[in-house]
Amino acid sequence: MRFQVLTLFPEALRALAGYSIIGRAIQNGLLSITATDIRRFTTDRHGTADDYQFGGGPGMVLKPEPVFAAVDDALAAVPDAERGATPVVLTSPQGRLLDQSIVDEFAAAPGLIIICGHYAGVDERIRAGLVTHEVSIGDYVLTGGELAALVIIDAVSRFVPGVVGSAENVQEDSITSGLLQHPLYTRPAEFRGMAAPEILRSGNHAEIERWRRRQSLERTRRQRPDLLDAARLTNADRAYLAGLGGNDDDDAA
Ligand code: 6GU
Repeated sequence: MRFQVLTLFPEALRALAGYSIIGRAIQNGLLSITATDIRRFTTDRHGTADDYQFGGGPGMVLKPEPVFAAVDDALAAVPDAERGATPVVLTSPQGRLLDQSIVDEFAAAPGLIIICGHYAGVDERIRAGLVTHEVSIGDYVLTGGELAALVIIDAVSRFVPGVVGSAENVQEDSITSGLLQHPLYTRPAEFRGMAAPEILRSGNHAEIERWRRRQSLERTRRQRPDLLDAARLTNADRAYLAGLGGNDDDDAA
């Protein structure tokens, strides 16, 4: 999977490349992350990538010419057969909220071109003429799109075969499966008066699975009840949730 990031701050993209799971995947040739400075594609001697907005107002707007040139350059590096399937993503607070379904869609692509939005925003012709997907990572404003690009890259990379230990692993992860993760414990069995649940040390795998499932259901109900609507629930899950009482809204079969 090839990630090409177009940004005014290419150094910011190095954050993921050097360590841990993503760093190892790059070393193993499963991923590549290139960060290209949009300023390279400016044509005036000052390297002007942004300008005042027509109509007046605060903040500088990313100019169209260098961004179009940078995307053309990035697309030229994509094999012909893959070009049409390569999303051109703009990071911006106006975008669709990143979620697992967008991550899945991106993970199925041969690569991504990510334009990091910056300053007050980008010239609208960048959206109209280049961008296939506009993505936000949450309802808050960042100073730039670089962290959002890193979030997208990290989340998508986990689904590239070989990046995470086993494919099964990522599919069963919290959120991917539609529920929050159950509590985890490791040694020591007792710490500062807090004991790991006896059941987890019982060796009874059926009982352990049942406990974990119920903990996931309870935690999801408590922390993210909105997720329950879309979660794949069994009849046993629904019965368990109904038995918890509380907010009936989530118990509709
Ligand atoms: Cl993608 N960009 C910026 N600047 N702020 C954000 C964002 C993106 N997502 C949430 N806030």
